[in-house]
Amino acid sequence: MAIKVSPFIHLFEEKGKYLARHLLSGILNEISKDIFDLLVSLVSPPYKEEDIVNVLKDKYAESDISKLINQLFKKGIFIDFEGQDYYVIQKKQTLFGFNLFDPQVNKRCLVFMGIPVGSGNAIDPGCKEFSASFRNYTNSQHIKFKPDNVELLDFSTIDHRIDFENFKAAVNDNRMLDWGDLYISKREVYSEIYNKIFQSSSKIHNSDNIPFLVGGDHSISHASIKAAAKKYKKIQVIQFDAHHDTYDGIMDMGTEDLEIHHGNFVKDLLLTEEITQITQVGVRGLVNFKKPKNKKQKIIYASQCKLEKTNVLPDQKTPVYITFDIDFLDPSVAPATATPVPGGFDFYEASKIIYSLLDSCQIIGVDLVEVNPKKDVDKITTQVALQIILLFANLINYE
Ligand SMILES: [Mn+2]
Repeated sequence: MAIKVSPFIHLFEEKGKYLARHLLSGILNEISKDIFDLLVSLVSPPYKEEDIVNVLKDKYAESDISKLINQLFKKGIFIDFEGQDYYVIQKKQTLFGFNLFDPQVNKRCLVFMGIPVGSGNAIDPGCKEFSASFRNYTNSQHIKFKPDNVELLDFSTIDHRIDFENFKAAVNDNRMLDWGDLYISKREVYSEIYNKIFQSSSKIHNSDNIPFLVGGDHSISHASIKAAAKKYKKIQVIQFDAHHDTYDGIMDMGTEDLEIHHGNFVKDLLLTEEITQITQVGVRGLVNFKKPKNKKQKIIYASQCKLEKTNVLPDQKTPVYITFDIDFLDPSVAPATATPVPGGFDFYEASKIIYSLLDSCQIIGVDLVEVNPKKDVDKITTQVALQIILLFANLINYE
Protein backbone atom coordinates (compact mmCIF):
# COMPACT_ATOMS: atom_id res chain seq x y z
CA MET A 1 0.00 0.00 0.00
CA ALA A 2 1.13 3.54 -0.76
CA ILE A 3 0.03 6.20 1.66
CA LYS A 4 -0.69 9.86 1.09
CA VAL A 5 -2.12 12.57 3.31
CA SER A 6 -5.50 13.47 1.80
CA PRO A 7 -5.30 16.77 -0.13
CA PHE A 8 -8.43 17.83 1.72
CA ILE A 9 -6.82 17.89 5.16
CA HIS A 10 -6.14 21.27 6.70
CA LEU A 11 -3.67 21.09 9.61
CA PHE A 12 -3.52 23.84 12.20
CA GLU A 13 -2.74 24.64 15.87
CA GLU A 14 -5.25 26.38 18.09
CA LYS A 15 -5.02 27.08 21.85
CA GLY A 16 -2.30 24.47 22.27
CA LYS A 17 -4.32 21.83 20.38
CA TYR A 18 -3.19 20.13 17.20
CA LEU A 19 -6.05 19.84 14.74
CA ALA A 20 -6.82 18.30 11.36
CA ARG A 21 -9.97 19.42 9.59
CA HIS A 22 -11.36 17.42 6.67
CA LEU A 23 -12.40 20.10 4.20
CA LEU A 24 -15.05 17.97 2.46
CA SER A 25 -16.84 16.63 5.52
CA GLY A 26 -15.97 19.51 7.85
CA ILE A 27 -15.03 17.03 10.58
CA LEU A 28 -12.40 18.28 13.01
CA ASN A 29 -9.99 15.77 14.56
CA GLU A 30 -7.70 16.51 17.46
CA ILE A 31 -4.38 14.72 16.98
CA SER A 32 -1.20 14.39 19.04
CA LYS A 33 1.81 16.60 18.37
CA ASP A 34 3.76 13.59 17.07
CA ILE A 35 1.11 12.82 14.46
CA PHE A 36 0.80 16.51 13.61
CA ASP A 37 4.55 16.71 13.01
CA LEU A 38 4.40 13.49 11.01
CA LEU A 39 1.61 14.80 8.76
CA VAL A 40 3.43 18.09 8.23
CA SER A 41 6.61 16.24 7.30
CA LEU A 42 4.88 14.03 4.69
CA VAL A 43 5.14 16.44 1.81
CA SER A 44 6.05 14.37 -1.25
CA PRO A 45 3.96 11.22 -1.46
CA PRO A 46 3.47 8.36 -1.64
CA TYR A 47 4.86 6.70 1.50
CA LYS A 48 5.04 3.09 2.46
CA GLU A 49 3.90 1.93 5.87
CA GLU A 50 7.58 1.29 6.77
CA ASP A 51 8.45 4.97 6.20
CA ILE A 52 5.85 6.01 8.74
CA VAL A 53 6.90 3.31 11.22
CA ASN A 54 10.46 4.63 10.93
CA VAL A 55 9.42 8.14 11.85
CA LEU A 56 7.37 7.06 14.86
CA LYS A 57 9.22 3.99 16.17
CA ASP A 58 11.19 5.86 18.86
CA LYS A 59 7.97 7.08 20.44
CA TYR A 60 5.44 4.28 19.88
CA ALA A 61 5.34 0.50 20.01
CA GLU A 62 5.10 -1.02 16.52
CA SER A 63 1.66 -2.54 17.14
CA ASP A 64 0.38 0.89 18.28
CA ILE A 65 1.72 2.48 15.11
CA SER A 66 -0.31 0.20 12.83
CA LYS A 67 -3.41 0.93 14.94
CA LEU A 68 -2.69 4.62 14.59
CA ILE A 69 -2.28 4.34 10.81
CA ASN A 70 -5.62 2.51 10.61
CA GLN A 71 -7.32 5.26 12.58
CA LEU A 72 -5.88 7.93 10.28
CA PHE A 73 -7.31 6.03 7.29
CA LYS A 74 -10.71 5.74 8.93
CA LYS A 75 -10.82 9.48 9.52
CA GLY A 76 -9.93 10.16 5.87
CA ILE A 77 -6.67 11.84 6.88
CA PHE A 78 -4.61 9.17 5.11
CA ILE A 79 -5.72 7.94 1.71
CA ASP A 80 -4.48 4.95 -0.27
CA PHE A 81 -2.51 6.54 -3.07
CA GLU A 82 -2.00 4.61 -6.28
CA GLY A 83 -0.90 7.45 -8.45
CA GLN A 84 -4.41 8.84 -8.83
CA ASP A 85 -5.20 12.45 -8.15
CA TYR A 86 -8.96 12.13 -8.06
CA TYR A 87 -11.20 11.92 -5.07
CA VAL A 88 -14.69 10.43 -4.93
CA ILE A 89 -17.08 11.86 -2.34
CA GLN A 90 -19.13 9.00 -0.94
CA LYS A 91 -22.63 9.88 0.11
CA LYS A 92 -24.45 8.71 3.21
CA GLN A 93 -27.65 8.40 1.18
CA THR A 94 -26.52 6.22 -1.70
CA LEU A 95 -28.28 5.94 -5.03
CA PHE A 96 -31.21 3.49 -4.72
CA GLY A 97 -29.87 2.48 -1.28
CA PHE A 98 -27.08 0.45 -2.94
CA ASN A 99 -23.96 -0.48 -1.01
CA LEU A 100 -20.85 1.64 -1.44
CA PHE A 101 -18.30 0.53 -4.03
CA ASP A 102 -14.92 -0.72 -2.84
CA PRO A 103 -12.48 -1.19 -5.74
CA GLN A 104 -10.38 -3.59 -3.63
CA VAL A 105 -13.26 -5.97 -2.98
CA ASN A 106 -16.06 -5.77 -5.58
CA LYS A 107 -15.97 -7.64 -8.90
CA ARG A 108 -18.43 -7.89 -11.84
CA CYS A 109 -20.65 -5.16 -10.44
CA LEU A 110 -22.33 -2.17 -12.05
CA VAL A 111 -20.83 0.88 -10.36
CA PHE A 112 -22.72 4.16 -10.42
CA MET A 113 -20.69 7.36 -10.19
CA GLY A 114 -21.92 10.95 -10.44
CA ILE A 115 -19.91 13.33 -12.64
CA PRO A 116 -20.88 16.90 -11.70
CA VAL A 117 -19.33 18.54 -14.78
CA GLY A 118 -21.24 20.91 -17.04
CA SER A 119 -18.41 23.02 -18.43
CA GLY A 120 -18.42 21.16 -21.78
CA ASN A 121 -21.74 22.84 -22.48
CA ALA A 122 -21.12 26.55 -22.99
CA ILE A 123 -24.85 27.36 -23.37
CA ASP A 124 -25.84 26.22 -19.90
CA PRO A 125 -23.67 24.22 -17.48
CA GLY A 126 -26.73 23.35 -15.33
CA CYS A 127 -26.45 19.61 -15.97
CA LYS A 128 -23.56 19.49 -13.50
CA GLU A 129 -26.28 19.55 -10.83
CA PHE A 130 -28.01 16.41 -12.11
CA SER A 131 -26.23 13.67 -10.11
CA ALA A 132 -26.97 15.46 -6.81
CA SER A 133 -30.54 16.28 -7.71
CA PHE A 134 -31.09 12.72 -8.96
CA ARG A 135 -29.90 11.21 -5.67
CA ASN A 136 -32.09 13.61 -3.76
CA TYR A 137 -35.11 12.74 -5.87
CA THR A 138 -34.71 8.96 -5.53
CA ASN A 139 -34.15 9.28 -1.79
CA SER A 140 -37.08 11.64 -1.27
CA GLN A 141 -39.31 9.16 -3.14
CA HIS A 142 -37.85 6.25 -1.11
CA ILE A 143 -36.87 4.48 -4.33
CA LYS A 144 -34.62 1.82 -2.86
CA PHE A 145 -33.71 -1.57 -4.28
CA LYS A 146 -32.40 -3.91 -1.58
CA PRO A 147 -32.28 -7.71 -1.26
CA ASP A 148 -35.01 -7.56 1.39
CA ASN A 149 -37.55 -5.70 -0.79
CA VAL A 150 -36.71 -6.97 -4.27
CA GLU A 151 -39.40 -9.64 -4.45
CA LEU A 152 -42.09 -7.05 -3.74
CA LEU A 153 -41.10 -4.78 -6.63
CA ASP A 154 -43.33 -4.45 -9.69
CA PHE A 155 -41.39 -3.25 -12.72
CA SER A 156 -44.35 -3.69 -15.07
CA THR A 157 -45.11 -0.09 -14.12
CA ILE A 158 -42.07 0.85 -16.21
CA ASP A 159 -42.78 -1.40 -19.19
CA HIS A 160 -44.77 -4.64 -18.94
CA ARG A 161 -43.04 -6.04 -22.06
CA ILE A 162 -39.70 -6.24 -20.26
CA ASP A 163 -38.64 -8.97 -17.92
CA PHE A 164 -36.72 -7.45 -14.98
CA GLU A 165 -35.53 -10.76 -13.51
CA ASN A 166 -31.90 -9.95 -14.33
CA PHE A 167 -32.17 -6.65 -12.47
CA LYS A 168 -33.80 -8.32 -9.47
CA ALA A 169 -31.12 -11.03 -9.33
CA ALA A 170 -28.44 -8.34 -9.40
CA VAL A 171 -30.12 -6.43 -6.55
CA ASN A 172 -30.44 -9.63 -4.58
CA ASP A 173 -26.74 -10.26 -5.00
CA ASN A 174 -25.69 -6.64 -4.28
CA ARG A 175 -24.18 -6.38 -7.75
CA MET A 176 -25.17 -2.75 -8.21
CA LEU A 177 -23.16 -0.27 -6.18
CA ASP A 178 -22.70 3.44 -5.70
CA TRP A 179 -19.22 4.94 -5.60
CA GLY A 180 -20.32 8.54 -4.98
CA ASP A 181 -19.64 11.75 -6.92
CA LEU A 182 -16.32 12.65 -8.46
CA TYR A 183 -14.94 15.66 -6.59
CA ILE A 184 -14.39 18.65 -8.87
CA SER A 185 -12.92 21.82 -7.44
CA LYS A 186 -14.17 25.16 -8.73
CA ARG A 187 -10.66 26.20 -9.71
CA GLU A 188 -9.76 23.12 -11.72
CA VAL A 189 -8.58 23.45 -15.33
CA TYR A 190 -10.56 21.49 -17.93
CA SER A 191 -7.75 19.14 -18.88
CA GLU A 192 -7.47 18.10 -15.23
CA ILE A 193 -11.22 17.52 -14.91
CA TYR A 194 -11.26 15.18 -17.92
CA ASN A 195 -8.13 13.42 -16.71
CA LYS A 196 -9.91 12.68 -13.43
CA ILE A 197 -12.93 11.24 -15.24
CA PHE A 198 -10.56 9.06 -17.28
CA GLN A 199 -8.67 7.87 -14.19
CA SER A 200 -11.70 7.11 -12.06
CA SER A 201 -13.47 5.27 -14.92
CA SER A 202 -10.27 3.29 -15.49
CA LYS A 203 -10.26 2.36 -11.83
CA ILE A 204 -13.73 0.81 -12.23
CA HIS A 205 -12.72 -1.07 -15.41
CA ASN A 206 -9.41 -2.27 -14.01
CA SER A 207 -11.05 -3.71 -10.90
CA ASP A 208 -13.23 -5.80 -13.29
CA ASN A 209 -16.41 -3.76 -12.84
CA ILE A 210 -18.68 -1.84 -15.20
CA PRO A 211 -19.07 1.95 -14.82
CA PHE A 212 -22.40 3.75 -15.10
CA LEU A 213 -21.67 7.47 -15.12
CA VAL A 214 -24.45 9.87 -14.30
CA GLY A 215 -23.53 13.18 -15.98
CA GLY A 216 -22.86 15.91 -16.54
CA ASP A 217 -22.78 17.23 -20.08
CA HIS A 218 -21.88 15.04 -23.05
CA SER A 219 -18.18 15.95 -22.98
CA ILE A 220 -17.71 13.64 -19.96
CA SER A 221 -18.42 10.65 -22.23
CA HIS A 222 -15.24 11.36 -24.20
CA ALA A 223 -12.97 10.64 -21.22
CA SER A 224 -15.06 7.69 -20.12
CA ILE A 225 -15.14 6.07 -23.59
CA LYS A 226 -11.36 6.60 -23.89
CA ALA A 227 -10.94 4.72 -20.59
CA ALA A 228 -13.10 1.83 -21.89
CA ALA A 229 -11.15 1.74 -25.17
CA LYS A 230 -7.86 1.56 -23.29
CA LYS A 231 -9.07 -1.30 -21.12
CA TYR A 232 -10.78 -3.45 -23.77
CA LYS A 233 -8.52 -2.62 -26.79
CA LYS A 234 -11.46 -2.99 -29.18
CA ILE A 235 -14.90 -1.50 -28.47
CA GLN A 236 -17.89 -0.05 -30.27
CA VAL A 237 -20.02 2.85 -29.10
CA ILE A 238 -23.80 3.05 -29.33
CA GLN A 239 -24.96 6.61 -28.92
CA PHE A 240 -28.60 7.51 -28.35
CA ASP A 241 -28.79 11.16 -29.30
CA ALA A 242 -30.64 13.71 -31.41
CA HIS A 243 -27.24 14.98 -32.57
CA HIS A 244 -24.19 13.45 -34.16
CA ASP A 245 -21.83 15.59 -32.05
CA THR A 246 -19.21 15.98 -34.78
CA TYR A 247 -19.64 19.73 -35.19
CA ASP A 248 -16.67 22.00 -35.93
CA GLY A 249 -15.28 24.57 -33.60
CA ILE A 250 -13.46 25.04 -30.37
CA MET A 251 -15.29 26.60 -27.46
CA ASP A 252 -13.70 29.79 -26.25
CA MET A 253 -14.01 29.55 -22.50
CA GLY A 254 -12.11 32.75 -21.68
CA THR A 255 -8.99 31.58 -19.92
CA GLU A 256 -8.67 28.21 -21.61
CA ASP A 257 -9.99 26.90 -24.94
CA LEU A 258 -12.02 23.75 -24.69
CA GLU A 259 -11.00 21.61 -27.65
CA ILE A 260 -13.20 18.65 -26.79
CA HIS A 261 -16.73 19.67 -25.84
CA HIS A 262 -20.26 18.29 -25.81
CA GLY A 263 -20.83 19.11 -29.48
CA ASN A 264 -17.68 17.71 -31.06
CA PHE A 265 -16.35 14.90 -28.84
CA VAL A 266 -17.37 12.17 -31.31
CA LYS A 267 -15.01 13.61 -33.92
CA ASP A 268 -12.01 12.71 -31.79
CA LEU A 269 -13.44 9.31 -30.85
CA LEU A 270 -13.72 8.44 -34.56
CA LEU A 271 -9.95 8.88 -34.79
CA THR A 272 -9.39 6.49 -31.89
CA GLU A 273 -8.02 3.23 -33.22
CA GLU A 274 -9.57 1.00 -30.55
CA ILE A 275 -13.09 2.15 -31.46
CA THR A 276 -14.38 0.08 -34.39
CA GLN A 277 -17.72 1.78 -34.88
CA ILE A 278 -19.97 4.49 -33.47
CA THR A 279 -23.66 3.82 -34.10
CA GLN A 280 -25.75 6.95 -33.58
CA VAL A 281 -29.43 6.32 -33.05
CA GLY A 282 -32.13 9.00 -33.18
CA VAL A 283 -30.29 11.73 -35.14
CA ARG A 284 -32.75 14.29 -36.47
CA GLY A 285 -33.46 17.94 -37.18
CA LEU A 286 -31.85 20.55 -39.38
CA VAL A 287 -29.11 21.24 -36.84
CA ASN A 288 -27.64 18.03 -38.25
CA PHE A 289 -27.96 18.96 -41.93
CA LYS A 290 -24.27 18.43 -42.69
CA LYS A 291 -23.67 14.78 -43.45
CA PRO A 292 -20.71 13.33 -41.55
CA LYS A 293 -18.24 11.44 -43.70
CA ASN A 294 -16.36 9.04 -41.45
CA LYS A 295 -16.84 5.37 -42.32
CA LYS A 296 -16.88 4.33 -38.68
CA GLN A 297 -19.92 6.50 -38.04
CA LYS A 298 -23.21 4.73 -38.68
CA ILE A 299 -26.36 6.84 -38.34
CA ILE A 300 -29.82 5.46 -37.69
CA TYR A 301 -32.09 8.45 -38.23
CA ALA A 302 -35.03 9.09 -35.92
CA SER A 303 -37.47 8.75 -38.81
CA GLN A 304 -36.08 5.29 -39.59
CA CYS A 305 -36.71 4.15 -36.01
CA LYS A 306 -40.14 5.76 -35.90
CA LEU A 307 -41.55 4.97 -39.30
CA GLU A 308 -39.84 1.82 -40.49
CA LYS A 309 -38.80 -1.43 -38.98
CA THR A 310 -35.07 -1.16 -38.59
CA ASN A 311 -33.29 -4.43 -38.32
CA VAL A 312 -29.90 -2.90 -37.80
CA LEU A 313 -28.07 -4.82 -35.15
CA PRO A 314 -24.67 -3.94 -33.77
CA ASP A 315 -21.83 -6.41 -34.23
CA GLN A 316 -22.43 -8.86 -31.38
CA LYS A 317 -18.77 -9.76 -30.84
CA THR A 318 -17.33 -6.35 -29.99
CA PRO A 319 -17.97 -5.00 -26.46
CA VAL A 320 -20.38 -2.08 -26.37
CA TYR A 321 -20.15 1.25 -24.57
CA ILE A 322 -23.53 3.00 -24.38
CA THR A 323 -23.86 6.74 -24.19
CA PHE A 324 -27.37 8.11 -23.75
CA ASP A 325 -28.05 11.79 -24.31
CA ILE A 326 -31.44 12.61 -22.81
CA ASP A 327 -32.27 14.67 -25.94
CA PHE A 328 -32.76 11.33 -27.74
CA LEU A 329 -36.20 11.52 -26.15
CA ASP A 330 -38.76 13.99 -27.42
CA PRO A 331 -38.75 17.43 -25.72
CA SER A 332 -42.36 16.76 -24.63
CA VAL A 333 -41.07 13.78 -22.61
CA ALA A 334 -37.70 15.20 -21.53
CA PRO A 335 -37.78 19.00 -21.65
CA ALA A 336 -34.87 19.58 -19.25
CA THR A 337 -31.98 19.66 -21.68
CA ALA A 338 -29.84 22.33 -23.37
CA THR A 339 -30.42 21.47 -27.03
CA PRO A 340 -33.86 19.88 -27.50
CA VAL A 341 -34.87 18.76 -31.00
CA PRO A 342 -38.47 17.93 -31.97
CA GLY A 343 -39.37 14.56 -33.45
CA GLY A 344 -37.90 12.39 -30.70
CA PHE A 345 -39.18 9.36 -28.84
CA ASP A 346 -41.46 8.71 -25.93
CA PHE A 347 -40.36 6.28 -23.23
CA TYR A 348 -42.07 3.18 -24.67
CA GLU A 349 -40.61 3.77 -28.12
CA ALA A 350 -37.21 4.28 -26.51
CA SER A 351 -37.39 1.10 -24.46
CA LYS A 352 -38.38 -0.90 -27.56
CA ILE A 353 -35.47 0.52 -29.58
CA ILE A 354 -33.00 -0.01 -26.73
CA TYR A 355 -34.01 -3.64 -26.21
CA SER A 356 -34.13 -4.53 -29.91
CA LEU A 357 -30.63 -3.12 -30.41
CA LEU A 358 -28.87 -4.27 -27.28
CA ASP A 359 -30.52 -7.44 -26.11
CA SER A 360 -27.53 -9.69 -26.69
CA CYS A 361 -24.64 -7.24 -26.52
CA GLN A 362 -21.80 -7.30 -24.06
CA ILE A 363 -22.12 -3.93 -22.34
CA ILE A 364 -18.90 -2.70 -20.71
CA GLY A 365 -19.82 0.88 -19.81
CA VAL A 366 -22.80 3.24 -19.78
CA ASP A 367 -23.42 6.92 -19.26
CA LEU A 368 -26.48 9.13 -19.21
CA VAL A 369 -25.91 12.83 -19.88
CA GLU A 370 -27.35 16.28 -20.60
CA VAL A 371 -30.17 16.40 -18.04
CA ASN A 372 -30.37 19.93 -16.66
CA PRO A 373 -32.49 19.71 -13.49
CA LYS A 374 -32.94 23.50 -13.40
CA LYS A 375 -35.01 23.29 -16.60
CA ASP A 376 -37.10 20.35 -15.44
CA VAL A 377 -40.89 20.55 -15.18
CA ASP A 378 -42.31 18.74 -12.16
CA LYS A 379 -39.35 16.28 -12.31
CA ILE A 380 -40.65 14.61 -15.45
CA THR A 381 -37.22 14.48 -17.12
CA THR A 382 -35.72 13.13 -13.89
CA GLN A 383 -38.36 10.39 -13.75
CA VAL A 384 -37.88 9.31 -17.34
CA ALA A 385 -34.08 9.37 -16.89
CA LEU A 386 -34.51 7.09 -13.88
CA GLN A 387 -36.50 4.61 -15.98
CA ILE A 388 -33.88 4.66 -18.75
CA ILE A 389 -31.17 3.98 -16.14
CA LEU A 390 -33.08 0.93 -14.90
CA LEU A 391 -33.49 -0.38 -18.47
CA PHE A 392 -29.73 -0.32 -18.98
CA ALA A 393 -28.99 -1.79 -15.54
CA ASN A 394 -31.26 -4.72 -16.49
CA LEU A 395 -29.27 -5.32 -19.72
CA ILE A 396 -25.93 -5.81 -17.99
CA ASN A 397 -24.48 -9.30 -17.84
CA TYR A 398 -23.45 -9.68 -14.18
CA GLU A 399 -21.86 -13.13 -14.65
MN1 LIG B 1 -27.47 15.62 -28.10
